[in-house]
Amino acid sequence: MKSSLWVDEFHLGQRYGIEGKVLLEKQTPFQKIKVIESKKYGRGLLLDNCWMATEYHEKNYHECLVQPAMTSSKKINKILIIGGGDGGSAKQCFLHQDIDQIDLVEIDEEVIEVCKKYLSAIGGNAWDNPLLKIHIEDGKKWVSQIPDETYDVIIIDSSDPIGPAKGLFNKEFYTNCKRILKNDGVLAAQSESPYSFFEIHIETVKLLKNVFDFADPIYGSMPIYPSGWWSWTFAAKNAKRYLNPQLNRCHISENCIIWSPRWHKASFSAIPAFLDREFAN
Ligand code: SPD
Repeated sequence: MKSSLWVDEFHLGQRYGIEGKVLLEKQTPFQKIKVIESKKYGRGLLLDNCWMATEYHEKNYHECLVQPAMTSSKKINKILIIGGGDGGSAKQCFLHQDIDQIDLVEIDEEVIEVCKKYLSAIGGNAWDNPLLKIHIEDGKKWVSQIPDETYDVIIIDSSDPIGPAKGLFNKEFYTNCKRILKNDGVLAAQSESPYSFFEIHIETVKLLKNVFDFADPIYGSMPIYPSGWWSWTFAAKNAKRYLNPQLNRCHISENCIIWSPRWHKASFSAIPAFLDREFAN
């Protein structure tokens, strides 16, 4: 590969990098977008110099975020994705039948444009699906304006809580999410790394438990993110509905690299002791 260099995310004295070539670098009104091409991991996306996705590993992240919610919510007719401008979460949702509409609310139009052009494999056919409605809007504002009990599934596919995603990690935002989620629906949120973003992770899980009454994290591998160890947290209104995938939706594991009913059930039990202690306090 010609003019190859290392592209790194720097975090807490460590660097997380891929050898590649920069295909695009542009500043939008919200953030800096960078796209790289690598030999080993395909193309990759960074926002404000933080890794968001690589073609090679995107399913590690998107399956773990989307499938526990999509397989356990009572219905999956109406879906809200906050963020998710690379299309990976929408692609995971469309593995299921019965979807009437997905509202994808992304604050930065240019992320979607860049991903469609340079990283089209991540969103795949989702971009052409007429059931996908794209709204260029601040997610915080969107959830404040939607009527009660509108969505079966809400997926918060945000970047880190600095920059444009800052407002997607607080009580007001989660309270509105709870209000617009149906009573038998499920919310999914990316909840950062238990190592590299320890405080944010603990606060996010505790806040979701506090707002929804029922919320629990799962953990998995996301190799290019800081520490390589990531978390996703699920919440529901009346019971821990997210613990149990529905049998009639489990066949989608044929198309997955991580998610399966077995992995799903084990993940909610496999809480490391030091984190279990934090949540007990
Ligand atoms: N530190 C990176 C956290 C980013 C999580 N969201 C990525 C968006 C992928 N759809």
